[in-house]
Amino acid sequence: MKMTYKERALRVTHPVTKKLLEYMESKKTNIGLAADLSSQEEIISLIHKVGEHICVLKTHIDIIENFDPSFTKRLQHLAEQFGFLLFEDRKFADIGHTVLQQYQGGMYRISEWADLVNAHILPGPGIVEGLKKVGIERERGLLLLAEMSSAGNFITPQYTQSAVELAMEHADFVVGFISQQQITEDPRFVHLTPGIQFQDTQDVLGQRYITPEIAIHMHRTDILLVGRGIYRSTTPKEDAIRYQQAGWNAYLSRITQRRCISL
Ligand code: 5BU
Repeated sequence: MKMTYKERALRVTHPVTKKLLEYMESKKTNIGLAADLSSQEEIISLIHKVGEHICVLKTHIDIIENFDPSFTKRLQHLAEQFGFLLFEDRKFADIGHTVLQQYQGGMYRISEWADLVNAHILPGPGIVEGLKKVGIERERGLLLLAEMSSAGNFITPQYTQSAVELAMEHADFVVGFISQQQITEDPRFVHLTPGIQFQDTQDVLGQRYITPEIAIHMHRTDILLVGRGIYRSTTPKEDAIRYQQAGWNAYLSRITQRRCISL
C-alpha cells in the first residue's frame, strides 16, 4: 500500500475504516491487542495498562467465564475513552440465516457492541449477505478470513483471491481481511495480521509467528494482532510500547522507502 494511513483515512468512506485509520494516525499505533483472557476483570485491568497504545481490542467473548452483559458496555466505554475499535474474532462460518442470528442474538448480542467481526468465506456469498442484513444499519464492518497463521491450514491462493473478489462485491460492509500479507492494493481495505511476536517461532499447537517488521514492512499489512506477546508479559505496558514502536517504525520505513522509489 503506497498511501499513508492518514491519506487513506481522508479517502475512505466506510465509517468504521475511517475511524480506525484516524485512531492509528493520531495515536501512532498499528497494534491490536488479542485479549484472550478468561476473566472480565483481567481484561479491564489490561486495557487500563495498554489502552493508549492500541487501535483495536480483539476479543473471543466466548472464552470468558461467567459472562455478564454489562461487560460489553464497559468495553464500549473504554473503547471510546482510549480510542480503539472492538473486534470480536467470532469467525462466523455457517449459512446466512444462521450467522444472522448468531451475530444479532443469543447471549452475546455481538452486533450491539462489536465494531468489527470476521467470517470464513467457505459457505459462499450468503454468509456475507446474512451478516450484512444486521451489520450495515448499525454501521459495523466485516473482515474476511483470507489467510490463517496456523501451520498446515488448507487455504489456497485461489481461495484468498476469492476473498478479495467477495470483498469488492460487498465493499459497503466488508472493510478488510485477516491475512498474513497484503492481498490487494485497494486502499479501502485494511489487513489485520495475527501470529505476531518478536521471535519468528511457533507454539506447540501450530501457531506460527512472524515479526512486526516482516508483517508490516515486507508483507505490507496494516495492523498487528498481538496476544500472548503482551498479555502473558509481566510488564504488559512496556511490551505493548515495544510492539507499538516496532510496528510504527516498520510502517514509517515502508512508507519512506516506497516514496523514495517512486520519486
Ligand atoms: P497469540 O497469543 O498472539 O498467538 O494470539 C493470536 C490471536 O489471533 C488469537 O486470538 C487467535 O485466535 C487469533 N488468530 C490467529 O492466531 N491466527 C489466525 O489465523 C486467526 C486468528 Br484468523
